[in-house]
Amino acid sequence: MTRTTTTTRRTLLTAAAAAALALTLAACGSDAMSGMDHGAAPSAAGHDMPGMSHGPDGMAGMSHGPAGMAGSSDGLAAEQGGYRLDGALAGAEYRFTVTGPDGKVLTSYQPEQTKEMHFYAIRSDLSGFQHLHPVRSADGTWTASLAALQPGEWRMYASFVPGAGSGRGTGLVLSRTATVPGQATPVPLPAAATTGTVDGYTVTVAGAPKAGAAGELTVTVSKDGQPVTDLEPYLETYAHLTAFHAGDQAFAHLHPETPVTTGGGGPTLSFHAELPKAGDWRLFLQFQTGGALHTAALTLNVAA
Ligand SMILES: [Cu+2]
Repeated sequence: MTRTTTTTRRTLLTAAAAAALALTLAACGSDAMSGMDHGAAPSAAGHDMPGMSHGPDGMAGMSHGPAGMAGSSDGLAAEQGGYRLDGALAGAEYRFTVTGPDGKVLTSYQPEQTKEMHFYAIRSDLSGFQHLHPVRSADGTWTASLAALQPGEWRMYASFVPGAGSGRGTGLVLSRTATVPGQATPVPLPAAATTGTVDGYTVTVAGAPKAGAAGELTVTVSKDGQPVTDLEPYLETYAHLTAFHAGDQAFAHLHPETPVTTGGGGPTLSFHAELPKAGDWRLFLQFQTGGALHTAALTLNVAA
């Protein structure tokens, strides 16, 4: 990554914007900001967006988040097992690399759920969720073309299985923070609830997972009070469930236990839940019907 005078100046400006933002957030406290969309982005937004546009900004705005605790599997570390994530936001485009234990940019990946790379973005208040599949160039640089990002402090997660190096075959989630300049408008976390709605669908979650313990979560999808039974496979499952921890943005991917069979899925799906921390988690359930992807969100409280 070549640093020019321009990018250096931009980086300084970004740092200044981040400082201003921190003050803004502190001043706003928990005042309710009503009417703000929270969580689920429009279903089509940011997912499998074809093509990519290269902004003129280069690799400005690079931000190195806290490295997290050694050995953690909460997705908060930028480096784990010898693999390191580096990235920078340019407009709504996040460009990143993974460096392997040999010090070289990783170019070999094992597909998981049909994709070499699963990428997530979420703002520090757990709003603005995006899940997409970046494009990799021959030199190993990934480009994630995100939908528009609201100003604020974001965290970008790369979830992948290395195809080379000492960690070959072992799934990793690495992340870094990135600042989107501008005045951030905090979105309060919705209260814990057993249901969430999207596009006319209602998802209901049952189960009471305890922090750090394996458990099961059951999700039921309904529409107009009727069970939904025409779920289509999406990434080889009937639903994709990710969760982010309020406060520190720890990440969890809940693996489906319900196999994909012929015919439609639903209305009930089971997930293996292992949420490492107590407190509120924002859950994002993605499922597909009629060729359209839907993203429902709800807040789940996990007991200690
Ligand atoms: Cu994915």
